[in-house]
Amino acid sequence: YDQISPQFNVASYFLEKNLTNLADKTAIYYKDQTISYAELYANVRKMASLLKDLQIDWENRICIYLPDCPAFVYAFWGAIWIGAVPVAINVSCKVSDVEYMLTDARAKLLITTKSLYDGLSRKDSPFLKEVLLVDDVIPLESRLSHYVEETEAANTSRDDVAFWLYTSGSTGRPKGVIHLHHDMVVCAETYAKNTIHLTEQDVIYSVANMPFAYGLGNSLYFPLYVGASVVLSDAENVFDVIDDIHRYRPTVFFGLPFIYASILAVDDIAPLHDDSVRLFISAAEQLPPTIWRKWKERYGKEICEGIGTTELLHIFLSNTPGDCRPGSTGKPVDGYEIKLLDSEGNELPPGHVGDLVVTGESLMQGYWNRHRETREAICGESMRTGDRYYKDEDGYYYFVGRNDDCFKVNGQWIIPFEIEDALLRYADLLDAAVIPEQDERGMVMVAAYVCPKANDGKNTHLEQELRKVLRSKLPAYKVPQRVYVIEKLPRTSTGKIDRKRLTATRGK
Ligand code: 3SK
Repeated sequence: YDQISPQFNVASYFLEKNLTNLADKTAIYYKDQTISYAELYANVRKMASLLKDLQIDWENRICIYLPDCPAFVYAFWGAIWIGAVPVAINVSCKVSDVEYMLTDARAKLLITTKSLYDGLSRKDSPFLKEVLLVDDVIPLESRLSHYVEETEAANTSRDDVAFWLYTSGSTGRPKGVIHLHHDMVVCAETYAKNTIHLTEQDVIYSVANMPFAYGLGNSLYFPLYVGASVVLSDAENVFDVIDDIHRYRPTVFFGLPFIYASILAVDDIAPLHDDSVRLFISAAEQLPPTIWRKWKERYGKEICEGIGTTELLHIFLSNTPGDCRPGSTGKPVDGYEIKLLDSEGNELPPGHVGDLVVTGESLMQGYWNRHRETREAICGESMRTGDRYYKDEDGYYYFVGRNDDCFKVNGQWIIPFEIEDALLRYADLLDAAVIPEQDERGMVMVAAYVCPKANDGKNTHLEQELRKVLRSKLPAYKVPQRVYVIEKLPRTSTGKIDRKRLTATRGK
């Protein structure tokens, strides 16, 4: 942090970092297009002029509600270039949440596509002055060609607000997470460069899209930091992802646990011929060790798991490529301090489960307009993540559960992740989730929601079979008393299991 100069604009920093050496190199692959570092630089500065022309000024917020595409990148950096604040909105968010975010952020400008705009029912935020529609029919590039490049980036400071992302917790409305100009530099240096060693030779592919903090690093600022190329994809399912890997031949693949499980599950009909990827990464949710082992067996490569949060912007706990431990989230990324605390705030020794508390320079400034939640999350320079972990004698961390996911049955703690992994391991399912359920007497039971690989009519006795297998593998109190067979688990816009919506999926 001290090495970042006080007068600092993060857009000009990232865009100019490798410009002289790599002007003609491809920065972005998108469909059939390639965009060089020099073209990217020019388009961002034209976008800055366009935004000024729309009366956007320092500190105005601009909602970018777009799928991953070059226009997203121009708008994001163009806004920061002029001192404005881009607010990225995930296209897979519920429409009611998108409408909430537009109003909550008091955005002056919305940049989106015609079809996404048409999908909004309330378009009348009192602060919204302009809507800029961009898509394949109205390409942003043709508008930009009428603008000259802004020369000077706004003279912001390293502690100015740079951008917001929205995070949806387990309850309530999404919260706007405020990040400063220096935060992206911290993550790019500590994780992208020093932990997973991205280089100029890499072609990066991310399943998570850019409005998700994980995807923002993977696709937007990590590639620029090291001079790599990125593939921006509109993949909608696992088959598209496999096609993309065959077509673009990425060297680094940022995935999610569910994508790894899905690629393994469709192997017989759409096999992945992987000889380009040197590094597979997983985050956003715990990777079941069973999936890790099946992947290693099938492809001979490790998956390097880490964990981050939107509030800390990217990954702060990670395995090291070439030395990954299945089932562990690894060790603290150099530059972050991690503690496990008991309920009184005392630090716990190895082997004891506690609350994961993280300190690092990429920590958010706070949640927008949420004074109480900000205070609850941030204590001094640290953040309580809400995750429960223990560490072993070698310093490796192991996830036990989210504070709000673990529950007790007959006084004994149930850790859903442990039962979910056992289901995947012994029953060869595509996906599984465990939550508490009350029986007729109000007693808490373990309920499992399971997704078979194929719904081919062979699942009639699945419930009995699963319970029988698990009885021989787990203590009786951990064996699910109820098993629901469903087609797919509900997931949030960032790919995490949406446990609140599980009960509503029964019978589907
Ligand atoms: O959820 C995660 O593990 C994550 C990883 C990187 C960046 C952001 C997040 C939320």
